[in-house]
Parts: sequence; structure tokens; C-alpha cells
Amino acid sequence: MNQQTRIIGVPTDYGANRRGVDMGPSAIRYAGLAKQLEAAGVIPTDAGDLAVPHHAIHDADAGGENAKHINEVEEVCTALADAVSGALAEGATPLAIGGDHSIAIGSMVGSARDADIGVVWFDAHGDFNTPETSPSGNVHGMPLAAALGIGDFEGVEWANADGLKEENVAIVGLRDVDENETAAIHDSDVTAYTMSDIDERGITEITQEALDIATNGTDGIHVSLDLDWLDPREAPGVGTPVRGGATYREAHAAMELVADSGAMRSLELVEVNPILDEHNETATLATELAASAFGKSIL
Ligand code: HAR
Ligand code: MN
Ligand code: MN
Ligand code: MN
Repeated sequence: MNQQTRIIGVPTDYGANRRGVDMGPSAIRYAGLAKQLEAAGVIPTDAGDLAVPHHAIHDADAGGENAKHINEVEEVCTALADAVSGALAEGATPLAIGGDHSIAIGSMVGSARDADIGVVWFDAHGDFNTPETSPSGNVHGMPLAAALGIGDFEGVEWANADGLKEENVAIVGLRDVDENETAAIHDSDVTAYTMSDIDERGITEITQEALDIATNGTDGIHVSLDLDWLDPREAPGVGTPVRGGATYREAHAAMELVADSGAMRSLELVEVNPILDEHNETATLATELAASAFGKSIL
């Protein structure tokens, strides 16, 4: 029987500093996500988009300097957590398409509801801020700290992923980390690999190590793919591009190793911003990388 995957659209930009990433789900579907998944040999169903509260007047109602739009983020993530755990309960692999990276809180909470999970986090950024440490107040810079219950997020029920431990989290591709985040990552049991680590040891070795960390003693892994992990030449359509990212081939190689692990229980594609994109190429790349993560092979 072929693996079922359930596409869950999460058209939100409440966690980001730039508008437009809420159009990501449309762009990713339009780029041919379902076809790519079929080519990978999985059977996609599309659950449509989750309801996201309307922006009345942007930032007039931001609800707190330290964690902007936190109430909206909570509402969206709570719905996503239910959708993710619901898909898993029915035997389908959830594929959340964002939306900004704040949605990862919902993905991880849902994926870890009835299981012990690990996480591999492909990103230029650490996403390890808390409301207290964040320089921007944007929640898309906080999802890992939130799910792990760090700082202000300790005991925040909607945000904590119960079945996730720090020692099963690996971040891959860092190149833009705030000072406070560096300290928090060092203080934690999370493993983080920078782009320099990839330069020195190669994408295969680093990704394999990250997968070993995430699968060690867990029931499966959540894979979080922030498109700004890639170099902006490959993925220009993101809100916070940083030079010196993963190449096209490195990204595919990493996703192919994810597929080979056989451990992926949930996936998300985030931070695609169609307004900043060129001919939908970042959205298209997202669909291709999803296919590789689900095991698409050439021969
Ligand atoms: N570290 C910065 C902040 O907290 C930037 C966060 C960047 N945005 C993302 N996340 N796309 O990966 O504001
Ligand atoms: Mn607003
Ligand atoms: Mn991110
Ligand atoms: Mn990022």
C-alpha cells in the first residue's frame, strides 16, 4: 500500500516581519506539489487551508512588543496541531505548507502528541529566541524555543511539544544567529550545525549525523524546511534571505537522506514569500524538495 500524505495549508504571516508569506500555500500548490508527491510514489490528499484570523489593520493590533500577534499564532498553531495529529491518527503523513515558521510550533506539538519525536531543522536561523530575548518580537524567530519550553515558554501548554527532547533536535545550516540565541543554543542539549560545518564535512555527513540525533530513541522525526536554508540564488522568494546558504544539490541530497532514513512522520515547508519570488521558483523548489524527502528517485 502506498503512503498517504495529507497537505495542510497554513496561510499565515502573523509570525513574520514581512507580509506575503501568507500566500505561500497557494504558490506551493500552484507550483505542482500534488504532482511532485505522486512522482515520489505517495498518495496526496489536500485538506485545504486552515482558517487564519483576518488582519484588521496590520500592526495596529499586534498584541505585545515582545511576541507580536502571539494570540493569532496560538490560534493557528492550535488548529494545526490538531490537524497534524489527526492526519497521523489516520495513517497519513502530514505535510504542512506555510506560512511563516511560527507554524512549526503547531506541527511539532501535533507530531509529538502521541509519540516521542526528534526534529531536524533546516534553516539559516536558529529560531531559538524567546519573547524576552527576541530583537524583533517576530514569533517566526522563536518556534524551537517555544516547542522546547525554554524561557518564557516554560509551561505554556499550547506551545510545548510534550514528546520532544532537546537531545533529539538538530539544526542544520545556521548562518544568522542572534547573540542571545547562541548562548541559549549552547545552554541547551540541542545540536546545531553551521554552514561552516557543512563546508568542512559535507552535506551527507552532517545530515546523517542530524538524522541519527533525531531518530535516537524516538518513534520518528519532524522535518522542518525553512526555504531560507537555501542560498538566496536558489530561493529568492523568502522574507529573510541570508547569503551563503545550501546549494540546490546539497538541499536535494539532504532530503534524499531524510527519505532513506524511513523515519519522517511529518514535514513542513515554510517561509515561501510569493511577492518576493521570481517566477514562483522558490515555491517550485519547495515542491521538488518535498518530493525528495518523500523518496522520489530518478532511476
Ligand atoms: N533571529 C531573528 C529574529 O528573531 C530573525 C528570525 C528570522 N526569520 C526566519 N526564521 N525566517 O528562520 O527576529
Ligand atoms: Mn496585524
Ligand atoms: Mn526559520
Ligand atoms: Mn530562516
